[in-house]
Amino acid sequence: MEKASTAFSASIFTAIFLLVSTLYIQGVEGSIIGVNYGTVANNLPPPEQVARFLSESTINSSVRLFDTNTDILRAFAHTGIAVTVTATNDQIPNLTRIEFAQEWLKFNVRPYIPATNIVRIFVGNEVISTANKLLIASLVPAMETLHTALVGASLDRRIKISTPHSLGILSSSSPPSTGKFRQGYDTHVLKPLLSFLRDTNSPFMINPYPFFGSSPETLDYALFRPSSAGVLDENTKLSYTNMLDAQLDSVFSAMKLLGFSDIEIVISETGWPSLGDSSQAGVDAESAAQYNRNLMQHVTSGAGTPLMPNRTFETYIFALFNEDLKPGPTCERNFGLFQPDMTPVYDIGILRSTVAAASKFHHAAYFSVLTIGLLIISNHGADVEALQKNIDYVLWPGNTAMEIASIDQYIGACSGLFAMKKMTGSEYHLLFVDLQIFFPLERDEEQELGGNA
Ligand SMILES: *[C@@H]1O[C@H](CO)[C@@H](O)[C@H](O)[C@H]1NC(C)=O
Ligand SMILES: *[C@@H]1O[C@H](CO)[C@@H](O)[C@H](O)[C@H]1NC(C)=O
Ligand SMILES: CC(=O)N[C@H]1CO[C@H](CO)[C@@H](O)[C@@H]1O
Repeated sequence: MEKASTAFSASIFTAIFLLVSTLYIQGVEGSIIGVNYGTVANNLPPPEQVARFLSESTINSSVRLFDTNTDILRAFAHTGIAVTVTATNDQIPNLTRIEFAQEWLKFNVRPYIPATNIVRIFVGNEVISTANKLLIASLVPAMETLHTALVGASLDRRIKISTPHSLGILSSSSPPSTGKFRQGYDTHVLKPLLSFLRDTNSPFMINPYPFFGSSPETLDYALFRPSSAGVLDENTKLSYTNMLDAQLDSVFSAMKLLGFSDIEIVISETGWPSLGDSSQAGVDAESAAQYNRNLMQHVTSGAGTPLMPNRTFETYIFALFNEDLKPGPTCERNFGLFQPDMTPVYDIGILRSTVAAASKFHHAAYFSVLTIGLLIISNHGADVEALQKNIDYVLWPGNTAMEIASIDQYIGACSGLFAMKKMTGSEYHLLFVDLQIFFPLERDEEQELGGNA
């Protein structure tokens, strides 16, 4: 089957391929788009269905949970999906005691690993914003104690500890070069926190939401629209084309001021609602789609930000589902990429076509797919052999050098007309870009596929 190629098509695909791959290669390494799996709702599908949906559709290889829900952790077993769990804010004071931390691990993590790929523990969420003195004072000690418990269980290499922050930790953020942590918290909490992250090789997690920082006047800037005039930082003479970059750089400036510019920044939450109260500007499915689409493109592009050039950012979109029980204004319940029945709330381009392709593969082998362009593998060091095994059919044309020696080579390996029996997104991410044409197979091809799918 692999050999049934034609020189004609091979050259076309090679040509298109070069084009696409130069656009994407730079951002491939180390960039991951994940999703926040919030569950403040009474109508969500069972966790097994969600885990299957995510792993089969290759939407995401990483999820972040807001607790340590047993059913969800079980459901993600054997999916390979990287899971971040959260020790809730109320547990933080207790986690400063080693016995409690050990018990916490014993009940909330150890039963699920290694079947479930737990890679991170968040100690609380936006703790500094709670203004609760006990929680804030306990935060870093709790992280340190939990880390000690991880070391005791020989899990510290597998599982990293961090904690997400809102941008409320900044007292100054505009222009970005003046970014500063709030006084008091800077030396008493953030400095020891950043030291801990440095010592344990764990990233600093932030939840930037251009949505909440935007007004009708700055909507284009917040949505990464080219029509935005941009903003000049007079101090650095650097010009900002989008609000997310400005937010990231203000955090970076604040870290730098404390001497921690070397710590990696991860975006643990960001998103845009698809529905809001009528008074809100730019709250609709179109804007949400545009934000998330542009966001994914931007953070994986390798462009970085003006103060952090040539970087990618691991980014977790908020959120997987619309959550109907969330309090507050309408928009709070409408950040989801998917409705509870798992239909997309809106079209976010590459995400949707990935889903479309995956579900076609899943449901039947009656179609094959012409995919031009294609593919990002965002997990450096992915298991190429396993990846190759997942590609079951290469019907046509050439350029199907399925002997894959390296990730880079693989980028050229898979254009053309092909069908996959199964695409699992566990250790690697396939991303189909551009044109996909579905059409029925010839009878004999159909049988052949049907027999193997
Ligand atoms: C903290 O520990 C105390 C004593 O062990 C326990 O009674 C309490 O329920 C714990 N709190 C939380 C939130 O786990
Ligand atoms: C970023 O990449 C560009 C293009 O490859 C290069 O010219 C530039 O020097 C890089 N900047 C830094 C700070 O590495
Ligand atoms: C797919 C994934 O595994 N994590 C991903 C989340 O979704 C985007 C779009 O499909 C991918 O690029 C990421 O790799």
